[in-house]
Amino acid sequence: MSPPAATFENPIAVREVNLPVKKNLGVKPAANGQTKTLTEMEDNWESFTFSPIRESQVSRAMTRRYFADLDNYAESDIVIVGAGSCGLSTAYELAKKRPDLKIAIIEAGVAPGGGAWLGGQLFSAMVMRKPAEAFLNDLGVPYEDEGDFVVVKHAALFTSTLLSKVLSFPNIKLFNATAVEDLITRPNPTASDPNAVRIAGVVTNWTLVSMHHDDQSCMDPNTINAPLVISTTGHDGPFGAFSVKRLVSMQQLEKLGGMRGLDMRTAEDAIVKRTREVVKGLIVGGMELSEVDGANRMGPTFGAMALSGVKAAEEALRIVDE
Ligand code: 48N
Repeated sequence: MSPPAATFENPIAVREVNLPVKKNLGVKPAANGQTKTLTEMEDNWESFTFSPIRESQVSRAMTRRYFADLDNYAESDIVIVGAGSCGLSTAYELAKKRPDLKIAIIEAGVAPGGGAWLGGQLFSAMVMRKPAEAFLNDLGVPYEDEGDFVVVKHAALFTSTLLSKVLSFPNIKLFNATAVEDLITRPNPTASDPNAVRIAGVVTNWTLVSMHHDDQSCMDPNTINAPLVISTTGHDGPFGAFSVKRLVSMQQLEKLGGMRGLDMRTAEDAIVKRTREVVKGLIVGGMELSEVDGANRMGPTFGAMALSGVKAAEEALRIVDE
């Protein structure tokens, strides 16, 4: 039976792209082909040698997968913008609960992790106020209990553990060094706003390309269609608060709320409680929210980022299952 014809809103189901694996080009396979153990290598370095390789094989191994992923995730179920602590926590929760969902994470930095990987490592330990230790327990990240809060001995232990778990899920693809430079929209008029839209995906480009729009001719973007986008692009930085700023410029939000001063106790509750679908098809979480409705910042404590991610995932599953 032939597949249903694609329609505007129901594109042909995404095909898994299985590219032919080229045979070795004139490279003899390793003599013994056996995988050695580290112990067998020790004290035997004189005869040590790597298996043979051609440089083109390395390039093909990388580019074949990268472009197959771009093809495969061109239709995603959920796109998460920003691989900081909130975005990664959201991805972890979603992938853990719904292995059937195809999730693309778009991260402008070459290195994911956001503020938890950058500023979060300056004084190296990471603080999370209770009850966020429940997230650390779920991840298996050890911590010291200090009563009302817990301390992970190094912020990198949290972020690297979270990142390794997220990247291990087969239904997640991280496109790093890639910036979301616009949102895909569809008309979604409401009684109160005939110009309302719903978000239907993202427009992306390599970050270095996005940063040179002003000194090069227009550079065509790449697009990813998805019925739900979760934006966690943080409150500052070259691309910070991207989606909410774009909503203002496309008149879907009246104005930005302006992040307030540092007040841990007010900020963390507000960010978690207010994580929500800001416009149809777009959930905002983490510190990007502080730019929507003027929440305070909380400084060097990360419990709200983790639990905002948990809440964003819960909101997403409510919407996906509607
Ligand atoms: O870490 P951030 O900036 O954002 P969150 O919300 O995950 O975590 C915020 C947290 O680090 C804090 O700011 C702490 C709690 N301090 C608060 C305070 O008081 O100062 O991660 C956002 C990520 C970054 O990695 C950006 O590179 C990325 O989003 N990003 C984008 N990626 C793709 N396309 C874009 N347009 C874009 N904009 C930002």
